[in-house]
Amino acid sequence: MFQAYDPREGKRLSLLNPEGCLADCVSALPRPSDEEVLEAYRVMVLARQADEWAVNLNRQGRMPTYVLNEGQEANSAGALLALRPDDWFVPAYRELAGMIMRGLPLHQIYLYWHGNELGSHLPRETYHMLPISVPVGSQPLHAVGLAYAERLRGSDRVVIAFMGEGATSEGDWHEALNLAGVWKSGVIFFTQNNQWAISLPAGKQTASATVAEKAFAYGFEGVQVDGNDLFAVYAAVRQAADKARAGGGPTLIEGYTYRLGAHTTSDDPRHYRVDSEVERWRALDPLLRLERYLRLRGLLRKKDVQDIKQKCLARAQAEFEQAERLNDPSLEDTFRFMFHELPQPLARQLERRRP
Ligand SMILES: Cc1ncc(C[n+]2csc(CCOP(=O)(O)OP(=O)(O)O)c2C)c(N)n1
Repeated sequence: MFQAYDPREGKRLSLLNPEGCLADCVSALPRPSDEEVLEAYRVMVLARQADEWAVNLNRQGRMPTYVLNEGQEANSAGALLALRPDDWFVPAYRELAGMIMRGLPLHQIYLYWHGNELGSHLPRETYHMLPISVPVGSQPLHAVGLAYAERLRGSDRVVIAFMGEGATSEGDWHEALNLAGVWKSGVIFFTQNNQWAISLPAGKQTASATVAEKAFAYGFEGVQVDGNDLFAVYAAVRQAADKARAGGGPTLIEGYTYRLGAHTTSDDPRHYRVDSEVERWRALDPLLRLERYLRLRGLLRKKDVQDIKQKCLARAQAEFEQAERLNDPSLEDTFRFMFHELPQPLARQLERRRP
């Protein structure tokens, strides 16, 4: 499939159109079952409701700075749907739908954004997931390390690492791709190209026409998919995972998408982008597209849509209250999770700070 969608020839994989109809070529590609599509839809609705509720909480002064996901949900939801539950998931910070798909409780995610260290405490055998990574571009290297470790263990687990297109300007990102290419690591690099790195447009981030084509310089395949299309994301990730499991090495997938909301609750995008651009992308909303598909197939009724939305909002509200009820983290928590054995200088700092 990757040969047929070479980004250097200006090709992008797109299967579900904005009206909710699937392209004929879908039959030749990996495709989720009806139950899986419904599951992905519910996950994406929950992510959307939880996202909107988090912004609301921020405005009420109950949630510190929060990163918005609106419009990008199909990328991580489709990707995680296409993987095994024990494949490693290495997120950046805009993968809420993927985290829910992986089974992470919403209150745990809210805990992270609420500033509690326990939000990053993810038992390995339960989630096979690294914590949210805010230092831009740092986590792809961790992903290559994980794939290296899995190979040493003789396992066929693959690793997916997410990052934005802004992260592709970081040196670490290039080191990670280079190493993965040389080692033929079982890593899928998934760039959510939402076209803006805060206020910097993608056109000023790189002179390449696509992010995906950069893969070829590192000796492996890259593909650009419509990131607002669950089916395209699923097909590409599934094929990349099958390839990696068979020892075929890494793949770079660029999910071409758009951030409908602000970068974070501390940002006001009206200062750097025009409303008409946002409105154009609002019509391509991945959730709306999936809803149309499910309605056309008779898998979802109009009244179900409202029902699911309301239940998801109630769940988001309850899960936040659960997170809010927890005590604030202790001073020790700040030191507890980074090192197996605390280095001497940090141990001394902790001692000095103890009341
Ligand atoms: C190493 C580093 N430099 C700068 C920042 C500040 N910062 C946070 S998000 C961001 C933009 C990242 O853009 P992109 O990678 O496209 O991801 P997006 O936020 O659009 O999802 C920047 C510069 C940071 N968190 N880490």
